[in-house]
Amino acid sequence: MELSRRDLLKLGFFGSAALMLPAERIARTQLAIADRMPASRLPQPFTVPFAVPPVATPVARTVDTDLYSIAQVEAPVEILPGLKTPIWGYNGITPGPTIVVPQGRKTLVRQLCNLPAVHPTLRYNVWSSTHLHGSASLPEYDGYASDFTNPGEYKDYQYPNFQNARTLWYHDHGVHITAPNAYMGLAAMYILHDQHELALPIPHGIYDVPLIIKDAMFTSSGELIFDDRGASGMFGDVILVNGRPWPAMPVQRRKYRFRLLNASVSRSYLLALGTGDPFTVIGTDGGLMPAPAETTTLRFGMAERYEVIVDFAKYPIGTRVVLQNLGPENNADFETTGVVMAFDVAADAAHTLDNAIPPVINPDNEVMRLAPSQAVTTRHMRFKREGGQWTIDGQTWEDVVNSGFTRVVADPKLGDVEIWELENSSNGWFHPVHIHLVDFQILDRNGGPPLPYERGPKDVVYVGEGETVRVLMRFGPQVGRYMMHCHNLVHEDHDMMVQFEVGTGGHHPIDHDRPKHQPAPELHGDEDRGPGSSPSSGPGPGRAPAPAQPGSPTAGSAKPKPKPKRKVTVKGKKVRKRKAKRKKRKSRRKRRTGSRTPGSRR
Ligand SMILES: [Cu+2]
Repeated sequence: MELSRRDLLKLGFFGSAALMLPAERIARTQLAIADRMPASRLPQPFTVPFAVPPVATPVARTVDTDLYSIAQVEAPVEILPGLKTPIWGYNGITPGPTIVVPQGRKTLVRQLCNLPAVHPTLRYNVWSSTHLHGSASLPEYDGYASDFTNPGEYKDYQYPNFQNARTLWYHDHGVHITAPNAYMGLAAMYILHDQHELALPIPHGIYDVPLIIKDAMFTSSGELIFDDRGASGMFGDVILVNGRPWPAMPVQRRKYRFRLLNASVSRSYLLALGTGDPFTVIGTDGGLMPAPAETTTLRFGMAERYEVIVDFAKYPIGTRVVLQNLGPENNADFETTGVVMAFDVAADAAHTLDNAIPPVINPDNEVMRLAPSQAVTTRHMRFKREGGQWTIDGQTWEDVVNSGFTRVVADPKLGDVEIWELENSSNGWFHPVHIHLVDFQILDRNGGPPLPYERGPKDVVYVGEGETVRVLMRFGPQVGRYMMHCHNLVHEDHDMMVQFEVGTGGHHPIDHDRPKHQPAPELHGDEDRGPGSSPSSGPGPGRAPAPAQPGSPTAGSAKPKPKPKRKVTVKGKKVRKRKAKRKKRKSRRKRRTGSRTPGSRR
């Protein structure tokens, strides 16, 4: 017999953070809000210096793979001047270290879950799952929400990096606690370069700058306040860019390329320059657009990435250009959330190379060349609030869990092209919808053309109030089960997430490669490294792109050359695989129980 949600609720059975808000937790949140840092004690905008997150260094390298080890830990970090805020960060910082990789080199990213067992104020039992957003990873490495890693465990995620250049990000995706986990700081950028992109005369190196934007709220002693307003959204009064409140960045009189990432839990932005001047969008979630798009405002939903070029050449030295947030509807705005950061024009251009915006940037992008006539199916999906739950076509992630992870909303064959119509009939909220695995093309919105800057490869689309958006995509290159969900992480947790299955025979997203208990064995690289494989050779933010070196995997061609296959060697892997198989049944049972009882320890 299958129990309905209502039956389970009656039994007190499921306790996603959504459903079982204990009175104590509400009281604690109210107390924290009463103790919110007054606006008068927040730093004045543009007084904190700008910084970019550090670039991660591989702990080892093999002939075709960079190996990283990242620990998820709680750490005190100075966000507001003079105060320490306990955060959860990849390697103890937020945003975490940026991983930079050239197309064709694989990465193995070990995620050690060393978080506290219980959230300090929300009192939920902690686990994590790491999603590399923008990567066509195998199902078991996609951060499947119910494939979670408990404190004291670790998981080695493998990423193929065969896709075109793009801005990705890795962030937490743990079932039912993604919003508070990510809010605590588990988010970071991941940049994939390719030869085509590096050869374009667009800004590179120190002129190619990540801007990771999120909002937060603090108590008077500097602790983060998480208030999800009755499972509708988490809105902070402080805007952080790369972890700093309303920073000021000195710029030269030339073009800059900014990689915008909205890492907020629930806040969308309408970005504009205080001068009213236009700027140019050259890239979207899935990489460079076929052609640049000029705009004066940018509607920017959670998890979206835009690569934007701003030209400061026309401003005299001493000009301050403010990046404003005009506040899209259905966000909770504060008097402090109307500005994001400032650019202070401080010097003439030190370099004038790569200071152009070509009229054609990326004409051969595969998904942008798809035509609607290639679609074999059109599917309609409705995003709706029902009975206090956020649903997709009346389904939630609990339905997926209750089905033993078999229930799907779509089952395209490998290589099928489909059109999905994403409908949000409500005027009370917007849903940035993320479809894992694929890049898609936005065909239209309410029958009209997409916004000019949305005409590039996307993996998240802003489905605004009363909007129906049609997207076109080809399913692949992997087979298996992948999630689709709203990227308002509060909606996702409560429980606006479903899955689809591409083809047949895909790896099981949970069982195929289980997290393992620490201590983790050392990661080993190859002894016989080829030229160009030193850990510091990759281009990254704050560093001019290194020219491709002879013998390096990406030299001379946009397509990676086939290399002799060599497996990443992890000590004791075979033994652990056998053990993992034996434990499979047991852990699956445990997990199912676990996924119904999170979040409500007290
Ligand atoms: Cu939503």
